[in-house]
Order: sequence, then C-alpha cells, then structure tokens
Amino acid sequence: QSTYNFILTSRPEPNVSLITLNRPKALNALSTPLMLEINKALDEAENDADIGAIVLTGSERAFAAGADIKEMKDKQFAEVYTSDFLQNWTRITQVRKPIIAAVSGYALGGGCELAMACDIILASPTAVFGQPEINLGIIPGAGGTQRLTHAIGKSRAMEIVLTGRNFSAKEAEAWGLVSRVVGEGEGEVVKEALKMASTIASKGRISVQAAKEAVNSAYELPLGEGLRLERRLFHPLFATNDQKEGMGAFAEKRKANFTNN
Ligand code: CO8
Repeated sequence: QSTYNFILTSRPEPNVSLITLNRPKALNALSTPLMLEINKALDEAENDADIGAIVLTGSERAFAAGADIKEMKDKQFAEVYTSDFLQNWTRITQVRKPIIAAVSGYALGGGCELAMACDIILASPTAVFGQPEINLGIIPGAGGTQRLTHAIGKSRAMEIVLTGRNFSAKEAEAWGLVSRVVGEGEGEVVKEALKMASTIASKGRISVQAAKEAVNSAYELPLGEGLRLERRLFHPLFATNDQKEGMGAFAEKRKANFTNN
C-alpha cells in the first residue's frame, strides 16, 4: 500500500476500502496534491479484486471546506485553461465500484461537489452543505451547477448557487441530496457507511457494477436510450454464475454466495 500525506487509507471490513481526508489544519481543503492522492487511493481500491465498495469521509469538523482557495488565489486564466485545471477531479466519476460519501461538518464548494461525485451520500446531523463560490467571484467548477441541479431541482439549486448560503443536513435530506441523515454520536455516519458498503460488497460484483452504470446513465441519457442500456446490461447477467447462484439460492431457500463471475 502507498503512503500518503493528506489522506488515510484502511480496510475496516475485508471487502471495503475507507479513504479519510486528513488535512485537518485546512479543514480538508482539496489541494491538487490531496486530489492526486484521492485518485491514487481510488485506483488502488478499484484494482484490488477483494474490494467491493469504497467509503470516502473527512473529519467530524469537515468533510472538505472546498478547493484550496490559497492555491487558486493567484492563478491566471492561461494557466488554468492550458493545464485544464480541475481535470483531476474526473477520476472519481470513472470508478466502477460504488463509493459512499460519509459527510460530517462542512461540505462546501469542491467539498460538496466531491460528495456529489460519489454514488450515495450519508450525512451526520452536523453536516453543512453549500456552494459558496459566488462569494469568491467564481462559480462551482466541479459539478456544483449540474449535479446539484439534478439532485435538488432548479429553483433550490439557483438559490444555493446564486446566494452562496449553506444548507443543513436536514434540508439536504428533504431535498433528496443525501439518502439519509444518520446517527447522533461521533463517527456514527462512518460506521453506517461502512455497514452499507459491506452489504453492497457482499453482492455479486458484476451485477453491482452493472447497476451503478445503469443508474448513472439516468443522468446522461434520454429515457428511451437509458431503458435500452438497462436492458442491454440486464440480458448478459444471465451468462453469469452469480445469476444462477442468486436465483438458485432463492429457490433452495438459502443465502446466496456470490463468486463474482
Ligand atoms: N481553502 C484553503 N484553506 C481553507 C479553506 C479552503 N477552502 N477552508 C478553510 N481553510 C483554512 C482556513 O484558511 C484556516 O487556515 P488558517 O488557520 O491557516 O487561517 C483553517 O482552514 C481553518 O478555517 P477557519 O479558521 O476559517 O475555520 P472557521 O471554523 O472559522 O470557518 C469555514 C470554517 C466556514 C468552513 C471557513 O473556513 C470557510 O468559509 N472556508 C471556505 C469555504 C469556501 O469558500 N469553499 C469554497 C472554495 S472554492 C471551491 O471549492 C471551488 C470549487 C471548484 C472545483 C474544484 C477546484 C479544485
């Protein structure tokens, strides 16, 4: 396993990888070196056949307070344009294994966008979301105008993006940005995310990845094309041992034991 400066990686369950942002002095501000470490850790989890799901979390105080403002402050147009600044933020969206964001504290700007690039967001009651970029004279640059709008609708997204006001875990749950607000105590949200990741990792890898691909296509494709892709992903699952095992186990009234092939 690689050693990292700004994140911690561990395997709290045999089939689950936990990536913890660990830049406490800057409230996990997402500097380029930190993003590159996240990408590397995601690559490791993706390439490890034992891993079935990934949990991404921060600290109690901050999931991440955004992109690193101090790093961006003096950047010029030519530099951000020619280096395609932010392109290292796309790696996470290409990961085929499910990623659960466990959010406590601030998830602002790039922090909110990072959580939204994950597949499921679980929030602790302390979570605070927002896209405050407008206060800095910029706009969200890593999905905040797109994923947020898909998740919570135009009027709310406009309010959040144009006023720069933060919103609470409760609002995020009511608006459908997070799947659930869980737990009261410290670390509860991570525990719950690990439990969920473990459940997902116990299913067949092929059907889990196909399901993730199909759900994600709902954001990319018109309905007819999405339904066609769904069927195209559905049919070949009948060529897998996991389908035979899953349905066989149901008929025999026992628990399925998937072998990921
Ligand atoms: N970047 C750099 N440093 C930060 C950031 C940040 N985003 N957020 C906090 N810090 C630093 C502070 O500067 C401070 O450092 P120091 O101790 O050296 O002064 C330390 O973290 C602690 O922060 P505060 O003292 O401010 O803590 P408070 O509890 O008083 O306030 C807040 C917490 C409200 C979260 C406050 O820190 C804040 O407003 N932070 C900025 C939030 C923000 O505007 N985020 C959006 C950033 S822009 C963005 O994300 C664009 C995304 C584009 C796509 C991705 C690009 C790579």
